[in-house]
Amino acid sequence: MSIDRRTFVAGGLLAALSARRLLAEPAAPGLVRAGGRPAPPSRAPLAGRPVPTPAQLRWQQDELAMFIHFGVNTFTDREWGDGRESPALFAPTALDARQWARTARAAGFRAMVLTAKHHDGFCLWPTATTTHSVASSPWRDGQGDLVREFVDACRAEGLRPGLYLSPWDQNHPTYGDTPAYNAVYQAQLTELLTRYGPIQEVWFDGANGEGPNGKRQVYDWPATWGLVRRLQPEAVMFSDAGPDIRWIGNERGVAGTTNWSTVRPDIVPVPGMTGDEVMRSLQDGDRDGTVWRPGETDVSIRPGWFYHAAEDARVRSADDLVSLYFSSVGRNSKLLLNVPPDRRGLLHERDVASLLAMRARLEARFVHDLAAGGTMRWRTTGATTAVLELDLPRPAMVGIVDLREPIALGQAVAAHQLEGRTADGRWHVVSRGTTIGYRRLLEVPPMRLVGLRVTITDAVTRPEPLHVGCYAPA
Ligand code: FUL
Repeated sequence: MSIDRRTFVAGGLLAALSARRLLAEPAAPGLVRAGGRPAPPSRAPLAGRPVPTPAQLRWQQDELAMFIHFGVNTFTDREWGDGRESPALFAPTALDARQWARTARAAGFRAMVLTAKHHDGFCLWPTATTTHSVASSPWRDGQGDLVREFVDACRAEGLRPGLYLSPWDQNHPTYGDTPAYNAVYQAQLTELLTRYGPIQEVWFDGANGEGPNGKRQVYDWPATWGLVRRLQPEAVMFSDAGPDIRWIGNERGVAGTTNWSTVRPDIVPVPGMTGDEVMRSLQDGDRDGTVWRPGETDVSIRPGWFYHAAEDARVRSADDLVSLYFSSVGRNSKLLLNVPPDRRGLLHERDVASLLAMRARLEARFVHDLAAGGTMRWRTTGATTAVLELDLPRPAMVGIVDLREPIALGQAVAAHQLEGRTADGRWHVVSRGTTIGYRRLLEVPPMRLVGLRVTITDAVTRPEPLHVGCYAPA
């Protein structure tokens, strides 16, 4: 009589127990059907460890957000304006925010973030705080509101909208007169966060150059963060220093292979700090972190953040975008991919083609989970160690393994080893790594396997059952 591991385990010692009950019993082997969502929580959040808020969790699960850099720089061919640009320059000929949103959605993005104001101070909405805005431009005869069109387009396509308001403003006459400009900045934020409905992400950088009067501004971050929290309690705030989402520490699209979603807030207390320890904490997070602050990986599909016709031939290829996905989403981060509209106000055909091809490649890679229908056994082996064994439903060539912790309960795993079992019964170590978090995508040497084993050799607290998926080599 043939008997597979699933029948054996379920039919033997543990027959009386349901899978759910097994999961609640940390000392006993857990039996979970593979290929589904992460196992249901077996107990209260990991004792004393930070956990995500519902808004942080949703932000992470979105995986892909599109960054939109658009403004006077699009028309001057610059990356950083100096605030002396005439609003008359802002004249997109065919602007269609729905085209941005449709493309984003078709390419698998779930959110978009727009530069409502960049360092040049030009506001993409008609603000009461300055005349340096779309209201003084020829676009829509000065009646336009690009933040409105952007937010409406996001909603129409089911994407969550986010806004970037640069604190550095080289146009506003008050910049450098600290209390006066801080009041202007807060008034701008208030307009953005009260006129346009729910905003998912408010994006801040730490750029802090000179103003038109040659003076430096001292930003009031606690007041800024407090205002956002009050006006949009469901929004997450991004900056080097969070408070909800941290910068990943580079603009190359690469998260740390070790990437904790927890940080020690004393290491990066405000945006714009430099130093080795700051960069390390941004990149890797902190194992002993006391605050949940996952990393966001922002990178551009082109060399620049703004559109430059001269870069049309330098748009990242679909393969390049897929590899960014692996080095960000696949390392417990989120990818904020910048796709800058051109002077028409449209995403360029080349960018659109790369994005759609990326989507097709990702779908092809992840369409068939070879672990689906297999059998998993989860066994805690010590206070901070555990083993997960998976029998594939049938032998298969495996090239990608997808590990996930149930992060609603926190992040626990600090070191793990992955082995594959071949038909002759032998185990082969195929990868060794550190953190897992929301999602860890591992490209392993292609091998025909009948099973997989994940050994958790170190964790900051008792690890929870992982989700494991596996896929054919690329
Ligand atoms: C930085 C800015 O200086 C760049 O121009 C760009 O907007 C990038 C996303 O953030 O702080």
